[in-house]
Amino acid sequence: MGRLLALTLAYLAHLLAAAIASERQQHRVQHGPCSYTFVLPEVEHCHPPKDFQVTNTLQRDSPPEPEPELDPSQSRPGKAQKERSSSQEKKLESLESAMENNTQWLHKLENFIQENVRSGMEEIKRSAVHTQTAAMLEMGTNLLSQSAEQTRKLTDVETQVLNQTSRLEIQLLEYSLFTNRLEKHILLQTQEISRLSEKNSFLEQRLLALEARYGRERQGLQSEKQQLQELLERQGRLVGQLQGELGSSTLNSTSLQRQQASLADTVQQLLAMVNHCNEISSSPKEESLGFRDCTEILRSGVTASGTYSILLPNSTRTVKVFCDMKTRGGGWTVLQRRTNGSVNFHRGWRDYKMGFGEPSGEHWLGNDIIHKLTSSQEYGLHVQLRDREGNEVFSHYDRFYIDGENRNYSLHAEGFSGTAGRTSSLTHSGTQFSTKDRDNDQCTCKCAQLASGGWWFEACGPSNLNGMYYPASSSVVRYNGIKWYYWKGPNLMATMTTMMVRPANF
Ligand SMILES: *[C@@H]1O[C@H](CO)[C@@H](O)[C@H](O)[C@H]1NC(C)=O
Ligand SMILES: *[C@@H]1O[C@H](CO)[C@@H](O)[C@H](O)[C@H]1NC(C)=O
Ligand SMILES: *[C@@H]1O[C@H](CO)[C@@H](O)[C@H](O)[C@H]1NC(C)=O
Ligand SMILES: *[C@@H]1O[C@H](CO)[C@@H](O)[C@H](O)[C@H]1NC(C)=O
Ligand SMILES: *[C@@H]1O[C@H](CO)[C@@H](O)[C@H](O)[C@H]1NC(C)=O
Ligand SMILES: CC(=O)N[C@H]1CO[C@H](CO)[C@@H](O)[C@@H]1O
Repeated sequence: MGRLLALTLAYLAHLLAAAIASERQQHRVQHGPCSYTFVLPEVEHCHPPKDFQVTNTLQRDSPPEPEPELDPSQSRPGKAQKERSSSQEKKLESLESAMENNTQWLHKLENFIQENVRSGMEEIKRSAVHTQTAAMLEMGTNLLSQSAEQTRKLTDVETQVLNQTSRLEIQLLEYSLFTNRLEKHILLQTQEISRLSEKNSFLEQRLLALEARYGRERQGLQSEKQQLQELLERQGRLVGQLQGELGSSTLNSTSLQRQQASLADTVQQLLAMVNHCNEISSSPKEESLGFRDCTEILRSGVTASGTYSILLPNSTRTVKVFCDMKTRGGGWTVLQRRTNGSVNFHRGWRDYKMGFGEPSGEHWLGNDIIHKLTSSQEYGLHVQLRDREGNEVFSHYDRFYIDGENRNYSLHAEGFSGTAGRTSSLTHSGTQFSTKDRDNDQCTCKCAQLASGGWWFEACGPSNLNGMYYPASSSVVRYNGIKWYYWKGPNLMATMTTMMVRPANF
């Protein structure tokens, strides 16, 4: 378009140049940044036709042409009229050439215009195509952008879907992981449970085994206990047997003594018989007097201690007794005497009933004789004791007697006094006599067997003058020896004992 304008301007310039060239005038036309210089042709004697006009609209913008009336230099029509005839032809010629030029110019212009138009058309066409393509392009781009938008949205949606899917997948994965973990956990728990149950069953087995073992052990212990009890019983029996053996062995040892004593007795009896024969031959009168006890013999004038015969009350039987005529005034009828252990005192009921030993030595007068003697009148009892150091003590009872055999020779002794202890060592009144074969004591044991001899044992009592005679040299404590508790305790070791009676009113 610019080109077209330029061309038109060039054409107009040419026209102006053609018009003004005759007057050799120059004009500058300023149009925007461009400036155009037009050299107008100097046409002498030639006046431009009055109807000549430039139809170009741009003519209005060109600097105003000087008014032919006002410009004296352009008062050429006035001159031309004067020279009209001469220059008529010239003018014509110039007009023709101008015409020709113009025609040429027009041709050119036409050509140019045509060319321009063609090119413009082409351009227009091209531009139209261009604009169309642009529009199309725009549309295309619009579409593209829209499609891009859509695609973007789609991709968004896709991504969202993918996101969701992936999230779901992740969740699913997590769930599956969780499930796996749970399964593993459950598996572990199951294993643990099975392990525990195994352990439990093992423990139960062990418990059962232990119970069985304990049961067996308990049974074993019970059987052991039974065995022990049996052993204990056997041992108890054995101890009893041993005790019995001990008793029998002491018996054996005493039996030897007894044999010895009996031998001695027979010797003495023989001697006595010899004496008796001599006595009979010398003094047969004394025998016939029939004294009741040694007091009567003493009162008859006999003052020597020794063996004498007395007549038992209500009886014709004479009994040989030893009379102590020295102790405390004498007249004592001796019931019991121990001097050297020559006579065995561990004897039975019958021996104690009848008496044993010899009145001249160790002897027991006999319970029947003692009963008869002490129950015929009131008698007092004197117990004389001597220890191995030679100390002599006594216990005295103002009243003494014993019952008959029907009451087991029960003891009655009252009115205690003396030096052998501050208390009486005889048991209380009513205590029965016991021997190893007649147990009348108040003890569950058998005192006569434990303490040996025959005595008024209670349980077993503080005295036993008929116990075992142990020699003075022995220092071993014996419990079956001669005993007078309140003098020397359980173990007297007496070297001499005498029990003797005389009437209480002596
Ligand atoms: C899914 O989208 C959320 C937001 O909506 C985003 O925070 C997350 O990172 C996305 N996840 C993935 C795997 O793209
Ligand atoms: C006791 O002596 C008798 C014979 O007198 C004898 O058979 C018995 O075995 C003796 N006992 C003991 C324990 O020595
Ligand atoms: C002895 O006999 C007389 C009667 O004959 C009697 O009264 C008295 O009690 C008897 N004495 C003894 C100790 O038996
Ligand atoms: C015991 O004493 C009496 C006299 O009292 C005597 O005859 C006897 O031989 C004595 N016995 C012993 C073993 O000493
Ligand atoms: C005397 O002793 C015997 C047994 O030793 C007994 O049976 C009897 O009852 C006793 N007598 C009295 C009076 O206690
Ligand atoms: C009359 C006229 O102006 N003729 C001119 C036409 O153009 C040629 C060349 O362009 C000029 O030489 C003539 O003078």
